[in-house]
Amino acid sequence: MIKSAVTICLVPEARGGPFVFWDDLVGSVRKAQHLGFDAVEIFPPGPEALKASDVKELLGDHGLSLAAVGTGAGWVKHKLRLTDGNAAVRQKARDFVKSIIDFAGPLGAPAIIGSMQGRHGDGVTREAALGYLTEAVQQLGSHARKYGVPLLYEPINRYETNLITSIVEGAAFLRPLGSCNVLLLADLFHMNIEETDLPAAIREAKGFIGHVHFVDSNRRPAGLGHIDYAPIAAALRETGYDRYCSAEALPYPDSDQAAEQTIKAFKTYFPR
Ligand code: LER
Ligand code: MN
Repeated sequence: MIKSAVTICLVPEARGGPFVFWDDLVGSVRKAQHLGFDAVEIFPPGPEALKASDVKELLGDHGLSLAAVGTGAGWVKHKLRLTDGNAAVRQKARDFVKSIIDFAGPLGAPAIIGSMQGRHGDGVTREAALGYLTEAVQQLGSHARKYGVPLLYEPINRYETNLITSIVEGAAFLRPLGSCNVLLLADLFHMNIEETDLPAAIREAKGFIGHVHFVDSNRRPAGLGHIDYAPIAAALRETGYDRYCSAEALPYPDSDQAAEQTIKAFKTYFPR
């Protein structure tokens, strides 16, 4: 069964970013429950910002699961990237992601590598950057295995990285790595920019997709842009996808209405 989730950002430095709820974890969890979401996805400033036992209790009290935890604060707050030219920075970046895996794993949730993948340039060749990224995802995927969760790797569009920008390329990147416990995060906003054909890309990446960012072409909530969701939902179902569609969207026109719009669209395209 494909499940719904909504994002909660607790990182002030990410203000303006594509997250539905902001700042208030307890209030956001209450709203997610009220609207009928299955889970929340949290974007924390770091692993020390939240106590796993508190999060477990809060979600348990509201009948919600934790869909995933973002690592983007490693970039927006600490300027750490897994492909940095400096080995010490790369190591700190890996340690940061590892600490998020250690926070999320016991709660049954995967960590996401998105903006922390970085880019090539500034003295780092494409080949070297892809080598650093490969090593990092292999090591971190293997670390996540001990919690029985995958590591999520998110191809992001050309304006945010120059490494791997599409799901089709992401599947080609992971295929030779074998069973490395890394799955792709298919963000429909990035895919709308980069893929030739969204449903075809989903079919080509069959078995490699572990999470979906459910959002529209303009990064507004699903249904407020021009993405055609019916064939995307059909491709996800056809390929046996049974994880989360998580609203990583701008709080447009505001957080509450963005969450309401998302759950309405989710129920339209993924009826139970
Ligand atoms: C994160 O999930 C994402 O989609 C990126 O665009 C953040 O930079
Ligand atoms: Mn995303």
